[in-house]
Amino acid sequence: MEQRDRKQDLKELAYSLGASAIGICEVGKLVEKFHPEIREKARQLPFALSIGIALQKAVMDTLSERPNDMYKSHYRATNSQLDTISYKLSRRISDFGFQAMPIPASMIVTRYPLLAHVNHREIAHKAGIGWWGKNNLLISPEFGGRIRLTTVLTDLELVPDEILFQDCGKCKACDKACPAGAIGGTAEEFDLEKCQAKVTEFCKTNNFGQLICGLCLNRCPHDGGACG
Ligand code: B12
Repeated sequence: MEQRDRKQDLKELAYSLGASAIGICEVGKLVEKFHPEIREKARQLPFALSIGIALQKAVMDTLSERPNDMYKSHYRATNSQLDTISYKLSRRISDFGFQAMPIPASMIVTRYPLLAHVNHREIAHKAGIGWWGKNNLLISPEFGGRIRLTTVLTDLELVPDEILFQDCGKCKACDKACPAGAIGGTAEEFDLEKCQAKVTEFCKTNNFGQLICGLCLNRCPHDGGACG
């Protein structure tokens, strides 16, 4: 099977399993930021597939001042579906005779600082799925920040997709929605500590038990919200 056909085959498989977006990139220097647990092996896997699933708007519309059980359940189901998609794409790649490493959708490997194996947002950006938003998230033109991500690393050579050169411009919609006041005028000004403190507070309140918030996710005009 030709390289072009394999790319098409993998994209069709991902969409058939519920993906809302998929893109390809060469990992390049990002490998230096990967977690030491996988970094040396990842040097042999220079290509990445970035997969996104859009959270249901109807679920996100139930949020007002804090995350709720509906969102917690949908968040967990979406992570599980992302892990299923990366698992099945990896099987297809090994059927082609190449190596594949499916990265967990939402696993914190080290606590201080909070790090995962791979930063899915940076891979998704390089794979053309979206841009770096003021809320420090990957913003997709179709779903705004309401998209969850995962990554598959591979040595199967695939034609990369184009990076999206877009940004949030003057929009302040998510800034007004943030309960922590963590969002500034640019992505670089995002205050991660304030966000992390608020997410931790929500997690501890009434034993909610999940490090999530979601309030900035459904105010994005790239998702049908109003540009503030
Ligand atoms: C640890 C973690 C957390 C921690 C720490 C937050 C953080 N930003 O690191 C806590 C628990 C606080 C948290 C909170 C949330 N999280 Co979280 N989290 C992760 C996790 C597991 C690792 C993130 C990581 O590598 N951080 C490392 C630090 C260094 O990164 P950073 O400081 O944010 O970013 C630096 C660079 O990456 C760069 N940068 C930041 N963002 C972007 C985006 C682009 C496009 C680019 C190019 C660069 C760039 O600038 C920063 C300074 O150098 C990822 C899953 C994954 N494996 O990627 C999910 C992930 C980032 N979380 C996600 C979400 C949605 C959330 C919450 C909204 C909670 C919720 N689910 O409701 C909040 C929002 C946090 C925020 N706005 O940053 C999604 C984001 C999806 C998207 N559309 O971008 C991810 C990708 C999970 C997933 N599978 O989709 N999270």
